[in-house]
Amino acid sequence: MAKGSESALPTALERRAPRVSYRHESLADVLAETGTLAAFGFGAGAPSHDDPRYLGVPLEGLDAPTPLEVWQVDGPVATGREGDVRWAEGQGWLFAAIELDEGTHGGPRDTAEHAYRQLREFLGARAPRHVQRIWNYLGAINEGEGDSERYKLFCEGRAAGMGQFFSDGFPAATAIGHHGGTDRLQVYLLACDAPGARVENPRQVSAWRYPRQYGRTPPSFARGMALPGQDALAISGTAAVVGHSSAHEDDLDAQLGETLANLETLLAHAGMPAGFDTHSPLKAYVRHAIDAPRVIDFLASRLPGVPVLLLHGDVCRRELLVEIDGWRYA
Ligand code: 3EB
Repeated sequence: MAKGSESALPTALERRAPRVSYRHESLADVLAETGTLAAFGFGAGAPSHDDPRYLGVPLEGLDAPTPLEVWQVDGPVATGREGDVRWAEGQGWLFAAIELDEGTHGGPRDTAEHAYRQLREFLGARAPRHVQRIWNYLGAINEGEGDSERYKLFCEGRAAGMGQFFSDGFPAATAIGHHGGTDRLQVYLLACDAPGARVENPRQVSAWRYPRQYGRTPPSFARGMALPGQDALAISGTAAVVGHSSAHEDDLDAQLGETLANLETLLAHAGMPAGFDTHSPLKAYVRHAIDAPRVIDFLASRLPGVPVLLLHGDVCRRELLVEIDGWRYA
């Protein structure tokens, strides 16, 4: 091959997507494995550990015993801390997480701005700065009325903290309310040294174009992100939103059906084969714990064999009872 050919450079195709799985093993064992980029425990019973790769998420599992979620890459991982950001990096992939206390940062708007500004400043100096996917977990997400609802204030602060960092387009994301203390904001992300490809859903208005009724600042996320190696689709939080409207108020089964229709349309639009499989894990966030058995039954019949982690969380629109996010490997 000719000298100077780009074949000597790492190409996006070499960036095999991190493997995401749910595992019933000890945190120490999972962290000891080469290639563990991140590990997550859920709920009050989650382990604690000061490894920067570990995050305890304040969402309770509804389908005990609750596993760990584990992200793994194909080689060794370096870790560190910078300000409030903890991170892990390996094979071109980066995990970064921040947890801030609203008590010291002044409410949901300013805390989100602060979190996103710190993440942006941290990422700007690193090779893996192409954010593919972000999760946001905040307390009391539906508290407050109209434009003062905490989720809407979060959206304003998020956009302010992002600045121009995502002027090419937003990453895929999830924003869910937890019950682990109103003041606690967690934001974590997966980034890569190569850009992914954003995917929108033709059944849904793009979130950043939502009309004024949903708040002064529309939500900053893409419906999905095809990772740089084109070997996985990161699927944003998906609910029974059709156009920009919430469908099937107070009807759990109908919302679940609409959510699956949205997920299937997103897969098709991303050029992925239809359906989910046993290696592509999903999370289902359920507003009312009492609905958990019905969600389990519905998903077991419609998505048999698909790993689903059921979590007790509030969707950002009050009328929505359930939201699903996750991964689809090619
Ligand atoms: C929706 O379709 C549901 O604010 O980051 C889904 C995924 C939702 C991400 C976010 C919000 C977010 O609008 C809500």
